[in-house]
Amino acid sequence: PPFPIQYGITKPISTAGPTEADLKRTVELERLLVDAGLYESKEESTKREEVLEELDKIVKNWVKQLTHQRGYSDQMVEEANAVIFTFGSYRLGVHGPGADVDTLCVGPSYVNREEDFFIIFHDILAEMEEVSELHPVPDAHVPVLKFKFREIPIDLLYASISQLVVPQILDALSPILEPPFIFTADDLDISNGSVLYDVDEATVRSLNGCRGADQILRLVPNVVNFRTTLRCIKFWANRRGVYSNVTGFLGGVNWALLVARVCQLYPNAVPSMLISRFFRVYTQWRWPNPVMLCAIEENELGFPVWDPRKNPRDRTHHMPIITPAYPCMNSSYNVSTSTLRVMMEQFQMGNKICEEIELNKACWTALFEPYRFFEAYKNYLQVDIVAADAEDLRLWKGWIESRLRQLTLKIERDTYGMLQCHPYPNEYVDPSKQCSHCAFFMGLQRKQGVNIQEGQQFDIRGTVDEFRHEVNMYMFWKPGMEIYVSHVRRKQIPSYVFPDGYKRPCPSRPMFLQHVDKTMSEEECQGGSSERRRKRKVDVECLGTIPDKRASISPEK
Ligand code: 3AT
Ligand code: MN
Ligand code: MN
Repeated sequence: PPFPIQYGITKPISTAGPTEADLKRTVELERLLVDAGLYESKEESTKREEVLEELDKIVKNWVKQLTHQRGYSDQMVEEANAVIFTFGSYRLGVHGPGADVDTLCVGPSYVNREEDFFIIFHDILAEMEEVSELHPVPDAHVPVLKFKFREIPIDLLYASISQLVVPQILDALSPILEPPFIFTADDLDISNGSVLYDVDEATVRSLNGCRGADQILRLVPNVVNFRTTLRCIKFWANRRGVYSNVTGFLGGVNWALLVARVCQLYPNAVPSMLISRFFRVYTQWRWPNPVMLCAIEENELGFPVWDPRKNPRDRTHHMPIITPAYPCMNSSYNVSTSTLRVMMEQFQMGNKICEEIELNKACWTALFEPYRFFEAYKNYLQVDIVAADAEDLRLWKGWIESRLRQLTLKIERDTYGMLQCHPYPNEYVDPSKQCSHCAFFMGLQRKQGVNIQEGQQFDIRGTVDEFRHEVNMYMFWKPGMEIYVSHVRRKQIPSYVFPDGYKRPCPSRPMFLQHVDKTMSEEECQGGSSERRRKRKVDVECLGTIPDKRASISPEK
């Protein structure tokens, strides 16, 4: 086989190459990706490259200016330098139209993040007319400056290395001058562990996105096949409602690592094969066994690495997916038993469809069928978020979204896992309240296969109250920021969640019900028998009620 060397920490499962049918199915898959609009236009990709070059000039000027102002010699000013690297989906070469460009600016030792980057550089950007929606997030786990440059969304991190001068060699070969898929000498440099000498942990984390992306590209047997497969899996995950880090599902980097591992296990496979092997491998994976692309390295620098034998915390991770660059960490610590369960169900469905595709009993479109979340459950929690204006809403929503995982965890904890909760990553806007409202939904169901006494109720009022209490501790709370949590039945789901032209299974009811009519059963809607109606009623009661629906909650400060 063309790949005698071993990629990854085990032998491949199969070194088989494609059959005629596999190649044909790959062509179909590629066509589907194009038709789905997953590739950006030539204009957009040119624009991204231009934007990156402009950014590169701006950071260089900024560092030169600072060097001058700090009184360094003319020669130092002359040599003063900063470099922009890319990482994330852009660097991997799998970004879609409208995706952000994740970038890292590497500067010299005397240019710091706290003031030089988050204040001085921030102010330079703030003055530029190309820049909009500038949002500094200096206190994040990975501090980031978010903005749009000529409408292209940019995430910019900053790392200062322990050298006085950022080497020109890095610069001359900076990956932004090349399309993101070309390996250049500077990749090797930033991948070299020596950049981690004498830097703090925030810097290590900032550097690690780039280092990780380079490693992924290096550790897969065929980058082109990896990319096509990853694009498919990301598209699939989006369609199936499991693409979201913050909700406790997986984000771009997690999907990249899962796909990369499958590429290693089938080094000669083409994308159609890799997709079906992806579902086969991960339906059978025995979580929490970690997925990793290389052995976990430990060295004398002593940064903490993921190690469940040493760190009790790492033992609590349900779906470890380990980043490949030192110091390795688990990229999916947000996954809970609930979200893992949902993803496993989706993997199983994907696997079934792929088996049918291989038997020519189904086609690719079946795999990318959108998940019908609002038909999957009888009961939902609706979380309405309200604020005075668009900017307040953005902040308030971001905060609540980051807390929703806690609500899921609490519900399952307080019902001893008997009531299962499925958070949905999409947000919905009531068109009559644009700019001041958005809503999230969670599906609720009893744990299946367990005998629960008839009539048993799950009272989650206390759980919801506790959640609201925590949410209302928001440090930047302002008047007008409100949250409403309510229990809605499937028939009461507001019509704005459905796409235009979507036919509901049952006539819709008014959007904001003051009182949930709990005796109204589905059968009454659909005209079923009274015997079945009685049974349904019990089901509904299992959920208990949540009081003061739609009542305004003032923050407890
Ligand atoms: P999109 O196409 O933007 O959705 P992406 O892969 O670019 O996919 P993000 O923009 O969310 O993903 O993240 C950019 C990088 O930030 C990817 C990775 O290097 C780093 N990163 C994000 N989330 C995590 C995580 N949970 N663990 C480790 N690194 C992460
Ligand atoms: Mn990104
Ligand atoms: Mn990003």
